[in-house]
Amino acid sequence: MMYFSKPTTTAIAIGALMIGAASAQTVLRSADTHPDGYPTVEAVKYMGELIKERTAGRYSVEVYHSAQLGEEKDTIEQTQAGVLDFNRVSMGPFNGVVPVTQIPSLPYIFRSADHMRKTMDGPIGAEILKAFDTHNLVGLAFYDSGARSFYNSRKAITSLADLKGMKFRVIQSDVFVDMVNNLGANATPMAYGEVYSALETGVIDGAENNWPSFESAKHYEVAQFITLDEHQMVPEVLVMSKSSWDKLTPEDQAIVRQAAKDSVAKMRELWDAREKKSRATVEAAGVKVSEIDKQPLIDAMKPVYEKYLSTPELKDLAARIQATK
Ligand code: GTR
Repeated sequence: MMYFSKPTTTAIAIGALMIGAASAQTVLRSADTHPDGYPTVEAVKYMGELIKERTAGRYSVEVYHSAQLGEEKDTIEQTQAGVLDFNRVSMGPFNGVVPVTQIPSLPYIFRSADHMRKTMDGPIGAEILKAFDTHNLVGLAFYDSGARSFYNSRKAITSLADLKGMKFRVIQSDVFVDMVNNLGANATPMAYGEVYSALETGVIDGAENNWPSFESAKHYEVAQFITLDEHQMVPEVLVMSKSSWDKLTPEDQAIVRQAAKDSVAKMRELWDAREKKSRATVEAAGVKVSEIDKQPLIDAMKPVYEKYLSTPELKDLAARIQATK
């Protein structure tokens, strides 16, 4: 015969304690526009694992990928308002919020991925992260985003003249708008999630992005020509909401900052592999890749530099970036 004893007061107390311990775990929410498996999404998940491990399970991170929480402009506002704890976004949509981010977003400011990495890993990167402080945000780390190039549904572009009059979607940032307009094309700022249908319906002729975005957002299905002009290397940025940050003890803040830093190497490893894989995928699908002489494009960016290097401090920042070896 089965026999159940009446629970003792001690057993009830232990049970309550266990429930208490389980609910003490705080799940921090992070947003990303990219789908699951994309290097930025995986890097933030990795940061979350480190945080969970190093806080003995008191904190964990849930990544809401695929723009589930909205487009980047909206999620930036949510992060500033403390509705969202973390956010991984391009620096582009931050250009209007944290003006110093305009400088690393300038066309052709970085010579190579290596130059970008060295700059963002060093004192210049630290200075730019610090600039987020006065905007209800805490800048934690920069991730890679490769080089952005133009793609379109109309024709192969092999010279600056070919860009004339073409309509390109850009990130909602004045730097991007001025870049495209100074190349003789027409810029249409638009949220990332709207680009596929705008390409499909011909509202725009093209857009610009790196290999993994061109592939994962499926833009290559509706824009079969890509030109390797590599006009920008706009770093991705990982931020935390200031109000979420302020709820952490100084020890936990240090854990979060270190975990974010530690996720950078992981991101780069995933990024390098994904760039190759994405390029192979789109080429296998019939995308035509063109080369272009970059010098006329670089020369056309002179007015853009004049406009954005508007103070001695910004001029100096650009010069320091260019001098980074
Ligand atoms: C990607 C970037 C995204 C998003 C997108 C865009 O390269 O990773 O965060 O900004 O570009 O063009 O909107």
